[in-house]
Amino acid sequence: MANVVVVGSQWGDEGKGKIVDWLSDRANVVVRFQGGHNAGHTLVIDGTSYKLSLLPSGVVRGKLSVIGNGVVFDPRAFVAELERLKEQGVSITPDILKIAENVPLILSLHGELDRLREERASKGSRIGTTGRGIGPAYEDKVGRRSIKALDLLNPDVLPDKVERVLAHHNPLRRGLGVAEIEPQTLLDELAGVTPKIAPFIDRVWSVLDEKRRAGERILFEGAQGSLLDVDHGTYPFVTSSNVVAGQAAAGSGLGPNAIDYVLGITKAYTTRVGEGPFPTEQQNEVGQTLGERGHEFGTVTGRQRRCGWFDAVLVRQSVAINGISGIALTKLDVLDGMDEIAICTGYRLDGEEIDYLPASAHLQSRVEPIYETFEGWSDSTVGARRWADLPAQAIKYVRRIEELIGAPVALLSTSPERDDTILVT
Ligand code: 2SA
Ligand code: MG
Repeated sequence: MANVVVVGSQWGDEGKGKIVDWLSDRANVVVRFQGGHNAGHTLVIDGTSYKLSLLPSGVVRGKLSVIGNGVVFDPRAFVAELERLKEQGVSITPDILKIAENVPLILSLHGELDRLREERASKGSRIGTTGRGIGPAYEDKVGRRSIKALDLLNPDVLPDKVERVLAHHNPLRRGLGVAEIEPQTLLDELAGVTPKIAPFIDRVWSVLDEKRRAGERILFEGAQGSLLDVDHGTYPFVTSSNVVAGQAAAGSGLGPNAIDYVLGITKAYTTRVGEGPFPTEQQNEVGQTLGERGHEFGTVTGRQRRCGWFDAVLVRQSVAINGISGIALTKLDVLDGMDEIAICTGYRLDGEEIDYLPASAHLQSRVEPIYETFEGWSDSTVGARRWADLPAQAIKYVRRIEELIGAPVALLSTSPERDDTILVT
């Protein structure tokens, strides 16, 4: 296997954790390249479930794991996650985990600002963020005032950096009617975590370059989904990072030629957590059944996910913007036993048929899905390990998805257990 980028092809929660775990067995290095502890990846290994949000999934299997510069890094969340894993018997040392020296930090003021804005937003402008400070931390990064991991190691420059970040945030806080922050308070916050982070900080681009030259296999682990991409997603109802496959290079410090294969993780229906347009949403019994059978609750926040039919228009668009080579289709079993299943093949907008999602949120909220319906299947697909174990109708559904999205199904996942995976190509 060559170097693979795993991305979500919908709005996240497609089941990336399991697939990354399956692939990490065959990789030498696992890299996170965007997002932060807003991600929620669940791995089930020998019946034990591990919930990761900031750490690359490879850590559970002792693979070299890398937090790239494209991530926003919350030191306190990091320490808490290390503790949780330790309690589960997984110990993580600096020789298997590297944090990019140039990764921007999420400070407590970022989380506070994120939550305040959400609380005070009107219904139509609320994003439904995870409240983890992701957006404000990325704002500071592009605003050129982030405190970066390497600054923790340099007590001479830290006071200047703190001053710079507070020069932006204190006026903002004043405007919001919350107390300003004293430089010393922020310095203390950082001093408290530095000893725990320092041993992991490294020149990640160089570590990865070395690994690549040595022919080691690198797995890039995306978080969220393509429709949450800050450029290509359902803006402004998106996360604040680029989540598409191209970001794997920029967010880790490797060139695009380091990427050999893009695997799009795709759920057999659609879910979304948070606000924003969702053309195939089923606010009815169908949506409820999908949610219950698919256990559709946020890993990080426990929020209930909105559910709907498979939207081939959206996934076809994801295939294009990510350069998806093949997909891993997940949670097909959730559809077991349904009498009828629908796939959205196009939209109607102002009486016209279109085959893409318009870029404006205003139009996105007005498109009406055009459905193709399928007879369901009554047999269970849970735990199928061969193509031949699947009911004929299920195969028909999968084949139609391939046709509509313009990409082959490379893997089919039939339960959360990693061995219940059918390798198709
Ligand atoms: P943020 O916090 O600024 O990134 O939120 C902006 C939007 O991005 C969505 N978002 C997500 N959607 C699905 N899954 C995510 N990760 C967790 C999970 C979420 C959870 O895997 O379950 O536990 O709730 C994730 N992270 C961000 C978010 O809902 C906003 O729409
Ligand atoms: Mg998730």
